[in-house]
Amino acid sequence: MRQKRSKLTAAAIALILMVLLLQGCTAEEVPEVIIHSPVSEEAEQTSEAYPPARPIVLGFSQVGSESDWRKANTASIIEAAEEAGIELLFENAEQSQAKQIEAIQSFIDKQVDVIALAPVVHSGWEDILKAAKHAGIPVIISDRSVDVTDSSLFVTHIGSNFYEEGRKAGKYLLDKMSKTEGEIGIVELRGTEGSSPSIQRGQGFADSIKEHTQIRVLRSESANFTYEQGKETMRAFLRNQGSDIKVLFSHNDDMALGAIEAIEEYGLKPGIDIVIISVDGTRKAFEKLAEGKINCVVECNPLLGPNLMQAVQEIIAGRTLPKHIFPSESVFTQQMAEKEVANRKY
Ligand code: GYE
Repeated sequence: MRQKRSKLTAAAIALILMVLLLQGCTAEEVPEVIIHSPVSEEAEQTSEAYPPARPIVLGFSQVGSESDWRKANTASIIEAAEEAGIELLFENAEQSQAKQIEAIQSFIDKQVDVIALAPVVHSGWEDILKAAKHAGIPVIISDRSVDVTDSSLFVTHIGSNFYEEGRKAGKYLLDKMSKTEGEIGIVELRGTEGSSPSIQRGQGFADSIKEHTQIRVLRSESANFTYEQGKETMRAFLRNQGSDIKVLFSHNDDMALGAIEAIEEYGLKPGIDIVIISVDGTRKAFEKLAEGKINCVVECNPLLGPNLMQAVQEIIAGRTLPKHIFPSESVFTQQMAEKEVANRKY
């Protein structure tokens, strides 16, 4: 028993140190913390309240099913909940914040053990998160982030650093175009208006190219992260800007795939006449990367289910978690695509 206690104390000190370390960093500097599944043996053995007598109930409010990334994210969460023996109440909001607020209210009314929210937009969550806090229900933010002044309204955020993704896209562009002379016209397909990946990818990209006067953003519009709107918006870009467009930065793969159709329809070669940089790393985008129709894909990992379930279990076991948990991610170019395409799970 004493040995167990001292193990628990050591683990608690390590966690507190990690949290203190993270608090000393600015948003951009936050180091990567990767939680590995399953929940540590120590947590299972040592907490008095763990494991609970009945299955943990988790209410999860999902954004929608707008993209292949989202479908993979949903599948990962459902599968991980089943594996962990967690009862999942799953609500799909079809990209509506009002529906998400309704879903969270229903989770509060049902007195679930933990609420997880993948917020469609960045702001407007204070009131409903206060209601969850008031009801004593811990909240985990999954995937996209929320803009709240009181950070005690959620326990932890598990998701990517979108600002970094935008910067990686910008860095690839600068390397790729380093020998190009004259003006480089860019169009940008933005994600859902007001969503954190759209805001932050856009910002990271803009910051990384801002000192390069040779680069000019011709058009930047939201296509809501969907294939259809990506195609429509790219058609309109081409109608207006034609062959002035040298580069497309798309905030996700689905929009890039739609844009490829529009570019081919217009009679240009995607990946050659127009350099295409996308974000996510879905199998379909990898196929286009291998075919040479996309030039670079910045990876954003949707397989957050295991980390999410582990965090749920840690919270119920009474342990402290870091404020941000980032999945590991990389950048893929055409040379890497052929080898990698077979390994893509989504
Ligand atoms: O990039 C996009 C999806 O929030 C990171 O949402 C996610 C984004 C992802 O629809 O494909």
